[in-house]
Amino acid sequence: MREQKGQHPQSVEIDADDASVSEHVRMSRRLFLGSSAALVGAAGTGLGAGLLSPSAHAASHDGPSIEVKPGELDEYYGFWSGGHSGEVRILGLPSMRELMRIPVFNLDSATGWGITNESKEVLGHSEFLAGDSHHPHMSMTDGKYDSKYVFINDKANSRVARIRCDVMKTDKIITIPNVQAIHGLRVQKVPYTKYVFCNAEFRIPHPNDGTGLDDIEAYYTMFNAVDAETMEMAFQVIVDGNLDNTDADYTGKYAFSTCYNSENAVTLAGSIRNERDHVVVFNIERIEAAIKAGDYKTLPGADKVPVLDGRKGSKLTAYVPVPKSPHGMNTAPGGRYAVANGKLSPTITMLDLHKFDDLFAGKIEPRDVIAAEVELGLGPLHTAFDNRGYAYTTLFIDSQICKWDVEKAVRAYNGEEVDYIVQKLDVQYQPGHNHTTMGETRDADGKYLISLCKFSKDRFLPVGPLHPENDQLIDISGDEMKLVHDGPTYAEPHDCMIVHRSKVKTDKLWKRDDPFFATTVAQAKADGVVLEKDNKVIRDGNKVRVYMTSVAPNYGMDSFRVKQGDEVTIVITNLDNVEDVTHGFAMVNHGVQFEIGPQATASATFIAKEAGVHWYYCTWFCHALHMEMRGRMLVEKA
Ligand code: K7E
Ligand code: CUA
Repeated sequence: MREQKGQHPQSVEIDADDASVSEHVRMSRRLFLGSSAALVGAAGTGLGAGLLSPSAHAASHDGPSIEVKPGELDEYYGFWSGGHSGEVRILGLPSMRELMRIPVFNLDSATGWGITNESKEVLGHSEFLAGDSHHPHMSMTDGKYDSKYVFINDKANSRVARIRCDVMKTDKIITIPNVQAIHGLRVQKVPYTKYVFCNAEFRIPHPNDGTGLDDIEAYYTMFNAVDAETMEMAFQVIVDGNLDNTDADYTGKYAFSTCYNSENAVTLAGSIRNERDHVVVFNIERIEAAIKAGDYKTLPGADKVPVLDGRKGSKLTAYVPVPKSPHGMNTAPGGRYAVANGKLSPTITMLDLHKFDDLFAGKIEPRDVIAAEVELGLGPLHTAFDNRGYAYTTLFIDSQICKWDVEKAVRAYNGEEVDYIVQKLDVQYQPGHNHTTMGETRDADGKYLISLCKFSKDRFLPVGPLHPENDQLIDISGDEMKLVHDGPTYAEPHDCMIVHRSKVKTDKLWKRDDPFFATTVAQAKADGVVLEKDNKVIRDGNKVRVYMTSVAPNYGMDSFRVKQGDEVTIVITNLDNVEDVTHGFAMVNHGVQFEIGPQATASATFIAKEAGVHWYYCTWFCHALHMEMRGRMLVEKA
């Protein structure tokens, strides 16, 4: 067995006096390695270990300064998924400071996400659905970030959300019909993001009406395209196997997804039997032509969504066999190659995207598009790229990032004696996704790499059985990768993307005609209320709408009356047009709390159950008299 980098406790600085603690740490590491190694069986690779440069072994802190001094601004925006916390976070890089959280598939007390009527309209469900967000990706024009939207999947409830980058709020959410577990998500890069591509992972019976569990023949899953502007379904393509991750090319013609369980099994043992699974290539032009020609069907409950058959033998897809259970799918910024990361195989498969036209023309066989099979180490999950021809792959089991030379890997595959592995860097520990600055676009700049490590173990002060994850910042601008920062994060950044600050333009104030609160504005208009000046209570049967302005440190009304049992809607318009003066509204003992940004209107509805006086108050610190910004609701006995 080759030497396992990363698991051995070379860098552990546990209190030397406490032998039991350090022994415990060593034990748990060995146990962890044992179980993950068992998962891949005897899969082994002899490559790489001898090529390590000595300085790559330990975390090095002599790289360029990453210090962002107080008052200085970061160079990059990082968009982090929040995994099963359901949110998206914005970090500044290289400081790794958390700048903002964007609630998406979660409830958020601070902003009222999931509480306000405006957010409920976006969420579209009356009940709260706990989300699991994995893959945030920004819209592009000509293969470069255009700062319009960030899209993110919810694996737990088969949804896709869109975040508007001008205000950094979620503005649309769609539930993908007739599938389960939207996982891999990426955008069409060229000529612009017309489609958001998203994989449904789990195969389900069709129809899924409760009539059968065991008719495996009736199971399938689908590749999905959402129209990025309307956020409605564009099309769905039936495939063989379970879909995992996806990416698109730099011509706009193709998207491709890793696919495990080519066995079409429903159990773990069944789904890892085959030595090879596949990458499914989707021919977007042919799919669009088939839709135009009416060559599709529809499924119950979604009669406007074209469903095309892309199973083996279809002209719309190609199945490229690759080693066992591939996971990450990453297109290199040069546009020629994409890699499928092995996961259960140490092999990474490089696809030559320039051969896809010939593949679909029937001139070559699927395996002919393989440019190289690259052996880097154990558990390759995801790969990122710089602008100098290097790739960086996370090795989950080895707890390393492997830097390798893309062209040399191709030459080695063609029989030349070249070493393509440049460096292996230990990370702490067990990395999943990684991402380079601008690395999924034509603007890849090769400055920083993030390694999203699933385990942090001994890297931070202990905080109980639940540990933070460790998002590590690595300087890749020089010849060697250098670890420059450990960043603890809460569950669970699966993925991130890093955008240069010059690309992002956000608003400082809301616009009064913003569509985010258009429904509330329309209701006010119907009530004859001018939101920018009126403070009024409108009764409509047992529905009461309370319209208030707010200007620091006052609400437009310091009291109002309703009757017990009324359905009360509070509508607040923040008239302050000063950057950073956000008000809040909390109705004590009613579970109602939300943010009203400068020049925004926000509202929430609740039932006035208890008779009596109930105070409301401002929650966002807005003024020296913020504490005094409050009022009373009298609920009169029914
Ligand atoms: Cu590798 Cu959901 Cu992209 Cu997790 S996925 S790591
Ligand atoms: Cu308004 Cu605090």
